[in-house]
Amino acid sequence: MATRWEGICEKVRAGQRLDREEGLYCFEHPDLLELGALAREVKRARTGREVYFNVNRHLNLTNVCVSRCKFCAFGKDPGDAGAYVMSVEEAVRLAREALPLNITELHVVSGLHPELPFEYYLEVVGALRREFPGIHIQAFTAVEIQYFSDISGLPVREVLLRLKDAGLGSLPGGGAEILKDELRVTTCPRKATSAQWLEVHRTAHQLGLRTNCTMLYGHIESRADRIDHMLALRELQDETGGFQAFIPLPFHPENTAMSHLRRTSAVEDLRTLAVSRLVLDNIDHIKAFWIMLGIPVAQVSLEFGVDDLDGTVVEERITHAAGATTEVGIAKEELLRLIREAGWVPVERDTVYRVVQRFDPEG
Ligand code: V47
Repeated sequence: MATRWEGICEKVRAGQRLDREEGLYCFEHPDLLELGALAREVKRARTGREVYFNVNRHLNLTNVCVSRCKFCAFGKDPGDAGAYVMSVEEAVRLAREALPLNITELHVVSGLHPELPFEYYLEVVGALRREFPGIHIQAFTAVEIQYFSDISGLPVREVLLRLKDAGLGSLPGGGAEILKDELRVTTCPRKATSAQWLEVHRTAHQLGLRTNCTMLYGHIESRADRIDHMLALRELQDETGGFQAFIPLPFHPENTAMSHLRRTSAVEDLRTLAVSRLVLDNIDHIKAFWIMLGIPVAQVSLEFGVDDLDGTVVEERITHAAGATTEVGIAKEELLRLIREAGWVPVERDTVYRVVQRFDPEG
């Protein structure tokens, strides 16, 4: 009789979907390399020897935040030392400074500021669009979109339409954390609920905006919670097809209200990435955010089902507030080297996965 693992391998190779119990078993499977090899097989069948990366710049407009999530070291109260808000001009200036790097994307994520009106965000997007018409603006997590709706009184759909009109190209996947309200009550009680997070993405997809999705793991959630989180995303993806990439984010405890917790191990990170490749059969890309995983694990993750390395970033503040020891940005040449050294073919993509340049595997 086939073992549990053999049954899972057969299903995956036949293109059949894994159910909740099988997903959970993958987390428990004792042989990490077998798990990785199966996820890698799936990656190879989808994107061959190619590994994507993008050249982007992150912008965090403000760290002042009414939400003050327990896992976050970035948010500040108004008036705190280090609290900041960028003017529209400053955001444009920082974006302009990154132009020599040939960025194709601006990735804009910020705190939920108690006083800035929705118009400020429209102005920022509008100014970035006018100044840099060729650069894709990926901005505002579903949590921010829900907040803009709350502060403006406009329905989510209208908020998205106005931002799209101003130049918004897509939504990043942040703010999902773990889509289980029993946990959110403890970790992030003052922001969008699971249903609201999903509904913002549903609405964005209906309006033709592609989005990403994330999962913040390694805090108070169980592995079953991680699987349920993936299943919630898989269900919405069946309905809309609008998610482009899934990005698992390991929790960094330093300077947070959960600083007593330990950082996840490399094994747990690789396992989580591999399981997500196996369970999320309808999401095209599994992305390693090297800033949070660390460069060594991000590089090895290419053997565990990951097909995308994000990105040049230039200046990262959220994870670094929580003790990340990685660089705040990385050169394109270094991304190329990491991908090639691991035996893959680097492909620069834009935000919506159009090929910008396919590179020689040898360099
Ligand atoms: O939403 C906050 C997480 C996210 C911590 O869409 C933390 O392509 C770890 O979503 N330890 C923001 N994580 C980053 C994000 C992202 C990054 C890269 C690419 C994309 C994409 C999205 O960071 C937040 C939250 O889930 N976060 N604090 C922390 N201490």
